[in-house]
Amino acid sequence: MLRNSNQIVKIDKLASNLEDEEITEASKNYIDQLTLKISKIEDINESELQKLFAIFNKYKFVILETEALPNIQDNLLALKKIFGSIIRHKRSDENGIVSVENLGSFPIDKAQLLSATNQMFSMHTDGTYEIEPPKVVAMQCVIPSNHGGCSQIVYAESVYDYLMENHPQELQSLFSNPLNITRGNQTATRAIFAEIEGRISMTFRADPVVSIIIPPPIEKVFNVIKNYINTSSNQLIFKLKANQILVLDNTSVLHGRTSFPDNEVRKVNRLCFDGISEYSQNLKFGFIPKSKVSNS
Ligand SMILES: O=C(O)CCC(=O)C(=O)O
Ligand SMILES: [Fe+2]
Repeated sequence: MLRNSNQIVKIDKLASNLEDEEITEASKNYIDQLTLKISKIEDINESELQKLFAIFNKYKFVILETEALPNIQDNLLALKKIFGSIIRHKRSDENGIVSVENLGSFPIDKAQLLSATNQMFSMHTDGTYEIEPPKVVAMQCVIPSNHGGCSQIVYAESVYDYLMENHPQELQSLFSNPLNITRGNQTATRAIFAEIEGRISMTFRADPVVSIIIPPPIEKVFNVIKNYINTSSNQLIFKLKANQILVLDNTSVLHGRTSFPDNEVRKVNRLCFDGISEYSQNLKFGFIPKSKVSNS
């Protein structure tokens, strides 16, 4: 797990400004451990499934390396059996898939739709404005960009540990001060951290696409979190290859992506699941903190 070693975190070296070689090197060995070759998701066997669950539960995300199929979406859609019902999005197609690509001069308001631009997408969990955010987010790389367009991951547990060490009082307040997050006509009210049966989950998003009402007691720590997660030294950064699917526990990790040149083609298919499947008992969402927040 990447941890922050500098106490003073300045947003002067955002990941989006780093060279590809620099950003991928630090994360490479780690990422190799959670990459699993499964040629066709539909034909996954019992031993591959067990490996998938072991990686997902330990590392909170997994990269599935699949074979190219005539219809690339088939591998993504086959994850439904494992990760549960598909959660639709305003922009999803008839199968529930959202195409994440730079729509360039397409007449949309770019500030309203980061995933349809080449801009960096700051660290977030998906569906923060939904009453029930997805448990699992899968992102299938169709075409990687040559430069940039890297995936970024930060563990919710790293954020928790960082706050525990540096802002313990404020950490406590993050469980009890709900924020209001709105996007268009969708709105949700929930605290950044929640604990259910000893497992902690996190939801977070802070970018111009959503409007957020932050209760005054957590205003300062909200910015501490924003700063921490968007600092490249606290992130795992890697570039997905075509036919790789990044599957993540949306309650345990935040994700983002670096910007890429406007003239480059990059395409990712995104699909979200509710985590309720015949394999539910094999999937462990959220994290169990090594040290508990004191009640004092
Ligand atoms: O483009 C990517 O790799 C990530 C996009 C993303 O996080 C999203 O669309 O929610
Ligand atoms: Fe996302």
